Amino acid sequence: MNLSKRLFPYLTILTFLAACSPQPATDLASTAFIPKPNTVVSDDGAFKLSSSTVVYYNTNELEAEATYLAGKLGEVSGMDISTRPQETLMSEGIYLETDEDMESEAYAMVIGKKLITITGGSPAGCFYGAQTLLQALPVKAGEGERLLIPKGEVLDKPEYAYRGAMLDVARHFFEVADVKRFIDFLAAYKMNALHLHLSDDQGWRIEIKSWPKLTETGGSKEVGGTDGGFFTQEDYKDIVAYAAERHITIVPEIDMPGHTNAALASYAELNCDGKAPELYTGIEVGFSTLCTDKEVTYEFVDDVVGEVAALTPGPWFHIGGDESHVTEHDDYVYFVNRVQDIVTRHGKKVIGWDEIANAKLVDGSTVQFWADIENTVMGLQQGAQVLMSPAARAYMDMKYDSTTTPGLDWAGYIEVGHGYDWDPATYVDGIDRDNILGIEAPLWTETITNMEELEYMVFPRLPGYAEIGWTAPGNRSWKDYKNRLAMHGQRLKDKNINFYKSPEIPWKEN
Ligand code: TNX
Repeated sequence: MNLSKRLFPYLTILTFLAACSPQPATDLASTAFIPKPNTVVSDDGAFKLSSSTVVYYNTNELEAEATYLAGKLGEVSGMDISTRPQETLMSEGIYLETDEDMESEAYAMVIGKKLITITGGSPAGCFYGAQTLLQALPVKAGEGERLLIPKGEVLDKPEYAYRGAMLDVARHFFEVADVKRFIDFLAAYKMNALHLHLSDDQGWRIEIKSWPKLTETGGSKEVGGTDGGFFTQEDYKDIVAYAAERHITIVPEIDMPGHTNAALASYAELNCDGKAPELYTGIEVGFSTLCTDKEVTYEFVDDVVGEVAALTPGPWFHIGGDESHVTEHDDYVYFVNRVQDIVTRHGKKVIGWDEIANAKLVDGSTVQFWADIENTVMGLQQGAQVLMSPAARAYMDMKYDSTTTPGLDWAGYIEVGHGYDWDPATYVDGIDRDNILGIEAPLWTETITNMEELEYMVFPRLPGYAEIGWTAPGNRSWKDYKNRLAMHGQRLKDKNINFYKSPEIPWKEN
């Protein structure tokens, strides 16, 4: 008899024992949650997820959250987890409920031996509680692995109202399925805004029915001259709905008056000289402008803003406004003022890159700080709020170090620690906590051509930006964060996410 045959009975018993032994009793407070919750208290023992676990919800407005959580628990466990409406609290299962006395994005989660309750200030709060619960479980259970969730309590709420990322689909186009995957990345870390950069010199990516050549011509190419693409209005609605199910607001950007070569190439009348330029597939910036003293320009803007605003349930419309180097200052100010009125008339609040503060900002507008402190402070003085996206810390298209490909480096290298270790409320003198709407990490895609490259630039920096937005500054530190992030390496692998194995992180994998 050969050795493996002789060992067979023992191996079988060992495998059986391994499958039945409880997981190492990790306690809730030492679970590597990102973003770090406000408070986590541990208790002895654990809740065991099984095929008889039901996700209950106490009002119909939580049905979507219950369905989402049950679906995810199903993916984790390979079991069929059902949902059920249930007004009164159960003694076992997972129970979702809302409490109007809590802040809307806050949640409390109590994990007992038989019952987990997630109480949210709104459905969004319950959704965030569900994300915390999912991080207490593996992405996918191993064969025969018991799914234990350590007992305890979590009390949690976000620091900032706006916690977002931006995706540039103009320089390189990304399909609906890719955008949805990106949305899932944000959702897993409790981010709630996705800014879509829908137009630039190299491409126009959203169907405008009253100006069809924008996409026919302006959407046909991308950086490097490869075929481009665009979202039909149905595609865009699909993205908006997918994001909404995950409590993510889509912020559409039409960049104007610069960064408009794709529009100018599609319609000659938008150019001051009446001549359409060629499509542009390079990566220079600052050479294009809409003709600010032609009335047709404002008819165009009104149609575009009107169509996009009508498809966008969120409160914001981003008008770009950056790097309009070939627009005269006075023309720029005049243009931004008129465009703000158009956006307001279509029922949206204005967001723009920090340059828009040179205009007279309308009430309720937001200035997105990316480079210029003076502009941003000028915006504050006009009563605007600030969205913090300092390029030197928050630009996910910056290389990690000199060896990174793809990526740019004009704002410096952004290693994981450098991206994490700053506080929006103290980053710039004169911009205080009360002025800040939140934080956004942009991904420009001049050098990023596909999902593999996208993931490599986004991970592992994105969870850090999520934590900056969610966790109070007194409750976070790089030293603690990098150890928690280390535990997420395996999670990223299990989700088939291509990430940068930063040497700054003490990665732990199974
Ligand atoms: C600056 S940030 C830009 C973009 C580029 C980016 C590349 C901003 C408002 N404008 O047009 O894509 O740098 O990092």
